[in-house]
Amino acid sequence: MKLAVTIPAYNEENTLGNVIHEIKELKPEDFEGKIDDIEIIVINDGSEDNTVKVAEEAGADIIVSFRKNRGLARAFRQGIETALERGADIIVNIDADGQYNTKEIPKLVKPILDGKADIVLGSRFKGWIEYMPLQKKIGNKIATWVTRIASGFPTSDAQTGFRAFSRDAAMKLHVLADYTYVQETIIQASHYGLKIVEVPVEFRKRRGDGKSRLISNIFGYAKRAGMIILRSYRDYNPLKVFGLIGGVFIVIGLYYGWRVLSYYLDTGHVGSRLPSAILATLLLIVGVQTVVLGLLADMLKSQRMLLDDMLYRLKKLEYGKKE
Ligand SMILES: Nc1nc2c(ncn2[C@@H]2O[C@H](COP(=O)(O)OP(=O)(O)OP(=O)(O)O)[C@@H](O)[C@H]2O)c(=O)[nH]1
Ligand SMILES: [Mg+2]
Repeated sequence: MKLAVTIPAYNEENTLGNVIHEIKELKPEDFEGKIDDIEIIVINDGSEDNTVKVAEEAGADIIVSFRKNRGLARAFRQGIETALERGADIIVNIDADGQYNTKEIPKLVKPILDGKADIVLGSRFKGWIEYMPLQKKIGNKIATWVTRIASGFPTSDAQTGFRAFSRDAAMKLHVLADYTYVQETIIQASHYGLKIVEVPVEFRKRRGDGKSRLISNIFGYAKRAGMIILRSYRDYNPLKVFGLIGGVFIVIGLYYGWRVLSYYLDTGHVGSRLPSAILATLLLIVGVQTVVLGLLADMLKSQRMLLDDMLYRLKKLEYGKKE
């Protein structure tokens, strides 16, 4: 069986070489003899430093380069596509900054090799964290909690960059965001009934210059990741989302409407309750329209499901069946 290790890298000349060297040390015995071919795929996302040179010198098998920086999620998607094209049976994604321990790749892959999982997440919070600044820890916890609610999967670390995918799972995921893929993939996977398993992993301090490439500002990250999670949740649960918003408008509208109606029944005129009557009407119109929007969005969801299924079948044809 073939394992592809995808490494998205943006200006990682200091750490990427070591990550590649370490992966090259892995042997078939580390995988109980079940993996006989390991291919390293680096996705250089328009780095301005010597990332490509370092990757070449360290012996990466494939280097895909974007001319300009296009974002981690796009690089991740490219990695998955290249791995599928190359006939990988299992794909492991690992960050280029050396924070994850490559020696744990066999542990990550095992549940898939044993047929017990479609996707494996390396959980830092179940494992060991050498260093994570407090604000990142809190941010990670919050984003994980939101992803749990949105996906229904009780993940302990939704932001982990250390993951393994079976070939079939990789073909089923269609990342739409460009900034980050981490939460969206969990929400999709859970929605499609893929079996997700978590294994504890190590998380080391960032070496090199120590600066995060992805997160320059935690609030900026929260905003962008939050939007991605909301969008994914809305796409898969339109009736719930629009129904809830519309429902709130309708309930408040009914409350004011009832007050006007009972006043009218008592006195025979609307009189001073006219503003309430107008407010109730407006609230009810907006509420009903929002619910109708939800019904339309639900129809779009059905279309999306069909498109997703077609895309999956198309990928199967394009990348060839590997049974
Ligand atoms: N393709 C691509 N990769 C990126 C980009 N930003 C970050 N990365 C890569 O994504 C991985 C994770 O980014 P990091 O900056 O380490 O993010 P982090 O691990 O959440 O933050 P730190 O704990 O500070 O390292 C690394 O391999 C980066 O090289 C980007 O814009 N494009
Ligand atoms: Mg990192």
